[in-house]
Amino acid sequence: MASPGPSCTAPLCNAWLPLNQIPPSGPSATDMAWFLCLCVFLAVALVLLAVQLKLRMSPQGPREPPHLPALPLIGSLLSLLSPHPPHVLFKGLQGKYGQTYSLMMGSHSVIIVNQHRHAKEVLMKKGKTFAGRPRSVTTDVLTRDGKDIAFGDYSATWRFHRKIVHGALCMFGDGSAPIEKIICAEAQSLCSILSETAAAGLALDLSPELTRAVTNVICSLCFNSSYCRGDPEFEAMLHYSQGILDTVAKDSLVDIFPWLQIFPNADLRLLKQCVTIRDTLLQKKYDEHKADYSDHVQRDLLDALLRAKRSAENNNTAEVSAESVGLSEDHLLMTVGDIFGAGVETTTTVLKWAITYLIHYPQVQRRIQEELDTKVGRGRSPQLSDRGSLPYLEATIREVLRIRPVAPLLIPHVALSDTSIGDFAVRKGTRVIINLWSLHHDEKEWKNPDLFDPGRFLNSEATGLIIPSSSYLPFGAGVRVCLGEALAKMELFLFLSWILQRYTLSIPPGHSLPSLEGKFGVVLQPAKYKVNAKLRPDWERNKCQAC
Ligand code: STR
Repeated sequence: MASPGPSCTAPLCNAWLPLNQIPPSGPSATDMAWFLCLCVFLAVALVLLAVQLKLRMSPQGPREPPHLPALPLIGSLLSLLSPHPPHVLFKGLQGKYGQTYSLMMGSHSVIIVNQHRHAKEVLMKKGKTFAGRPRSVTTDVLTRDGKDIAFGDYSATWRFHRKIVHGALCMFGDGSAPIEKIICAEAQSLCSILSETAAAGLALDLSPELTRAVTNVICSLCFNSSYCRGDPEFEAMLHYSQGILDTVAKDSLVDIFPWLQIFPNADLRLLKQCVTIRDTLLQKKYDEHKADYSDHVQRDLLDALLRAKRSAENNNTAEVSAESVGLSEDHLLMTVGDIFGAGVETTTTVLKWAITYLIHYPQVQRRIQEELDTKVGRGRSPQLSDRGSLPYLEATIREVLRIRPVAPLLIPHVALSDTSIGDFAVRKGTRVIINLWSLHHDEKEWKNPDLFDPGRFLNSEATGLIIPSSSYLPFGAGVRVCLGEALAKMELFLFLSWILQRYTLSIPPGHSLPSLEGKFGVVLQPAKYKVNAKLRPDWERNKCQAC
C-alpha cells in the first residue's frame, strides 16, 4: 500500500466535510481521486451488506435442500409408501425434488444424496464432519449399543479399533502369499463340490457353497479356523446371519419410531434370537483365544485385538484403563463380529450377483473363459499375479459392483456439527443417506446404466482397465471406507477365475432365468435359484495337476 504522505489526512477528512466547509481553494486532483475511491468503496460495501441482509432476511433463512412434505409425528412416511425398494424410490424422487433433497423419518431429518459431487463432499471432503452414525433400536441390539466399527459413532475408541483392524488386515494384504493360499484352498474345495454335482448331473443352489468358501477365508483371518461341509456350527451361522440381514438397519418401523418396541414385534424378536446365537459363537472363539494366547504369536485378528487389550491393561493407570480406551470385552467381540459378518455377507453377495449376471449374459461368460484360456491356459490354476493380464474378468467384477452395489444406501451418516452440502445448509444431527444406487445408475454419467456391459470399464483397445465416471464408489470412500476392499477384490478374482476356468454356468433346462431385482436390506441380496455347472469340453483331458 502506498504511504499516505503528509497531505493525505486532509483530503480524507475533506470528503466528510459539508460542502460549504470545503476550503475555497477547491479540491485538487488527488483530493478528487481519494473522494472517488471512497465512493466506490462505500458503494461496494453497501451492495455486499444488502446481499447479506437479503440472505439473512429471506423467509427460509439459509438455503435448505428441497424437502418432501412432512406431517407431525409420522414425518414424510406417506410420501415414502411405494412398491419399490427405498434406493429405487429415492432415485425416482429426484425428478420432483432434485438430486439432493430432505425428508423426515419420524422426528429425524434425513438428507438423501443422489449425485457423486455431493456424495464425495460428504464422504471425503467433509468426511470427519459427516462421520457420525445414527443410533437405532436394531443396530443397538446387534452391536451392544454401538460398540462396533460399522454402526458405532465416530470417537477416539472407534478410530482406535479401526486402526487395529486395519493393521491386522494389512498382515494379509494385497498380493500376500498366505491369504492367496487360503483363498485358493477354498476355491479348490468349491470346485470339487461343483464337479461332484456336475458328475451326478444335478443342479445346485450355489449360495451355501459360496458362503462357506467365503466364510472360511474370513474365519481364517479372524479366528484361524474353518468349517467343513455340513458342520453344525456353520449351519447355525448361515441361519443367524440371514436372520440378522432380514431384520437389521432397514429403517424398519421400529427404527423410525423406537416407542414401537413396547409392542410385540416379530422382526425384533428374530433379531434378538439371532444375535444371541451369534454372541454365543463369538464368546466361544474369544474364550478359546484367551486360553491359549501368547504375546509372541499373532495368529489372527482376535489375537491382534487381545494383544492391544493386554498392552492397555499392562499400562493401566487410574485414568487410562482398557475399558476407557474402548478395549472392553464387549468392544472386542463387537469389532470381530462386524468384520466376520461384513467379510461373509458382502463378498458372498457380490459372487452371487456375478454368477446371476453371467447366467443372463452367456456371451460375457464365454469371453472371460477365452481370456482365461489364452492368458492362463489349462495347465495351472489362476493366481493373483494373473490379475493384470485378465482385464475382461476384472472389468466384469467392476461392472457387477456398479450395477448391483452390495449396500445400495451404504450405512447412514450423521452431521457432527452445523455444516453444508453444496449450497445447502445442514444442521448438526441431520442424517445423510448416500444413494449409491443413483450414483451407479446416473444417466448423465453412464451410457445405458441398466445394461450389464463390462466393456465400459475397458479402454478403447480393450487392453486395459478404466473407471469411465467419477460416479462410482462401490466400497464407499473417506474415513469410513470399506476396510475389506483389498481382500474382497482378491476373493472375487480368485473364486470367479477358478470357477470359470473349469465350468460353464447355466440354468437347468425348463427353469426361468434368475431375477435381477434383489431383496433390499442393509445388503441387496439376489434371490435363490439352482445352477447347472457343466465341466468345460476337454477339461478332463487337459486338467492341471493341482486339481
Ligand atoms: C451381516 C450379518 C451379521 O451377522 C453381521 C453383520 C454386521 C456387519 C455388517 C453386516 C452384518 C452386513 C454388511 C455390512 C456389515 C458392516 C459393513 C457392511 C453392513 C449385518 C456394509 O456396509 C455392506
